[in-house]
Amino acid sequence: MAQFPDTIHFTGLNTPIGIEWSARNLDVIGEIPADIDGAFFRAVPDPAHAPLFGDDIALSGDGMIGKFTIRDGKVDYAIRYVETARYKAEKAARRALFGQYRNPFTDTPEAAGIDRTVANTTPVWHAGRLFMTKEDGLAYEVDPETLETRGRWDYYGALKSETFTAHPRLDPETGELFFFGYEAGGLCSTDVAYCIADRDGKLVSEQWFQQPYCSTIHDFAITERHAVFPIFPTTADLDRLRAGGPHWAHRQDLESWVAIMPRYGKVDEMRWFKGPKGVSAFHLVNAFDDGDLVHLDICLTDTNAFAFMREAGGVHRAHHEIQGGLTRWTFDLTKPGDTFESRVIGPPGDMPRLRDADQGRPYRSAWYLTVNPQGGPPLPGGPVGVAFNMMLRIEPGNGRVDAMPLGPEMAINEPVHVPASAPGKDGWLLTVVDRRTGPDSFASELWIIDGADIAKGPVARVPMPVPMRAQVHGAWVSAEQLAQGKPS
Ligand code: V55
Ligand code: FE
Repeated sequence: MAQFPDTIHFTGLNTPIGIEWSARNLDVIGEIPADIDGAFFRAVPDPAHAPLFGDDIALSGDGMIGKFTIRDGKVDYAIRYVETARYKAEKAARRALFGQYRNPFTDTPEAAGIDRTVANTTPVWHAGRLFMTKEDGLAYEVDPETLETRGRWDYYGALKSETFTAHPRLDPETGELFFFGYEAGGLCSTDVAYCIADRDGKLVSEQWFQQPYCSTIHDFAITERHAVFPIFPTTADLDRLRAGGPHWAHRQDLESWVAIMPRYGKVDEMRWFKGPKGVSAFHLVNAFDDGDLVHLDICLTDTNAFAFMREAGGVHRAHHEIQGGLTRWTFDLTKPGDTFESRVIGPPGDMPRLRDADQGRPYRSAWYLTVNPQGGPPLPGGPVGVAFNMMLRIEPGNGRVDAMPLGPEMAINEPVHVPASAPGKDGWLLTVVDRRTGPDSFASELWIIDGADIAKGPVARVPMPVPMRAQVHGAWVSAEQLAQGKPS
């Protein structure tokens, strides 16, 4: 295997694995609940080649798609690379051709004109198709059975945006997929495309609007009546890119913004609300309407969580110095002006998971990850360089917080949620947990956790025969949905 650099992005939990493998009938410790019948797809960035320059960040890793198939208490696993145009070009060359994260000016001449995305962030299931997404390019469709890559997805040529978010939102009642792309019209443009695909997967709406500056719009939210776009001041600059610099720099001095519009309305109906300076968030838990109020629940921090984005903006703070909290921003649409209310509704953390049925609706509970404040230093690893080691369950209506803290030397990835067949039940969470077994060795397990009682720990565990690199996001697709999968 190629020599990877000896940096935090390529060692420990971030050690490249690069193995496409599959195994059937993995050992199960405990009993898999009968509700769990389907597939847990995982997006795992894993660089196939040593970086062109001395170092690179985890976000550049080639997308791999992992799949746990769980049926009748049996568990199989398979993982393959997403065969993006970039992966195929580098595979043929047997070396990296692309340079730094989201900077095409640092690529080799052989990379010119080839789609740069690595499709490494979120598996998305919609209208019988499975996609691997990354916000810097279009999605790639993947065969849900074989994990073979079918190709770049542009809605049969209908989508004009050059990008597709890794965080589309699916309305649980209408089956529509609401999504957007930023830098829609090209590198560092302020163009944002806001789109809707109907329940059959047909693109039915694409409208473009301008954001106040070119920011990384990582996530957005829908309610039953609105679309909500948060803009946080981590900005891109074409001259910086041309000079070989980083795509993103966090700006502590710039205001944040939230744009709200009727979700089936026109972009010129958008209202802009001005938020605090310098704050940042990657993920939103949910948003919902409450009469003429819109509530937006955000995994908010007082600066950008990624060191490379902070440092490019001259913000020099250690990860443990970042403050934050699960924060509810409430917008009163009957009032003129650009202000809103803000209050903290939960501990700091990220990688939130909601029941699919609660998307855009008032919700009773949700889950997310955090660093155990009593747990000693967390393991280095994962996209931000610090692994989470505690799961939280919150009930935002009454302030209740439950926790599943992990032991030292352990790390937890974002869970997926599997609904319970019995009404009123919380359902189940599936997540991969890693444990350090030696100075530079790790073992991974799939854990199945009762969503209503996370404190009691897993009800079943599946030890994995191969270490697993840190996952970004995942998706649960039921056996019933898989059976409706469309051929290419
Ligand atoms: C994120 C992840 C990305 C990315 C930009 O979690 C932001 C945030 C895995 O890739 O390119
Ligand atoms: Fe994300």
